[in-house]
Amino acid sequence: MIDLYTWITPNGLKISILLEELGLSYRAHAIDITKGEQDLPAFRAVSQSGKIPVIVDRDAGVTLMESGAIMIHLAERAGQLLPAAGWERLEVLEWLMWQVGNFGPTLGHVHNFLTYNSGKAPYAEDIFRRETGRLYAALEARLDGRDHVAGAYSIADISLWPWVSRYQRHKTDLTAYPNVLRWYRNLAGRPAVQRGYRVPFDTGDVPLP
Ligand SMILES: N[C@@H](CCC(=O)N[C@@H](CS)C(=O)NCC(=O)O)C(=O)O
Repeated sequence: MIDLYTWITPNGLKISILLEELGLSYRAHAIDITKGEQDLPAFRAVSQSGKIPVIVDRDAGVTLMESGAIMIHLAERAGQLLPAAGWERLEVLEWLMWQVGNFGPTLGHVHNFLTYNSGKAPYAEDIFRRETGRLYAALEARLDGRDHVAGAYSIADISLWPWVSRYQRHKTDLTAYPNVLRWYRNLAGRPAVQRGYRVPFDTGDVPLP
């Protein structure tokens, strides 16, 4: 059994979608980060950084934070969605790292500056708006002629998809990125993605442009 500590944010959704895709048994525990539950001692006992997502994989005997590390562990444990070796594996990890190191943090800043605190920090708004365009252009180019970001459907796609699902929040018109839109819609049609999107509770339908 796997305990997943999560919230209705892209970093949390990555893990619930992956668990659904892999068909692994898990229990989801909602950590309401809007109420500061990430700082409660019980959660701090499993998350040194005080951030979701975290898993406690009782069968494997591991407690893990950081979504990228969790995804690699789960994919390896199931022997799916991450090639075992070679360039194919490296390519998936390359795009997983791109999401964890670039795409996710930048969009998180965009949500903070442009959406929740608009007008307070024009310089930051400008920087992050431009960087968002650059990241989307890179993803658009990558998906040209491809169904997935790195070889077959993988944890790299799953790591990116929940962030793109917040396109309204980062004020991005997905129709300006037809390859991203095609990929986004294809993944949205997967039953496991639909199920994972509703963890730890249902926030409504997957947005579709
Ligand atoms: N690098 C981390 C980022 C995790 C993260 O930023 N989690 C956010 C929610 S998406 C969080 O728990 N925020 C609460 C806080 O910062 O206090 C990962 O990929 O898991």
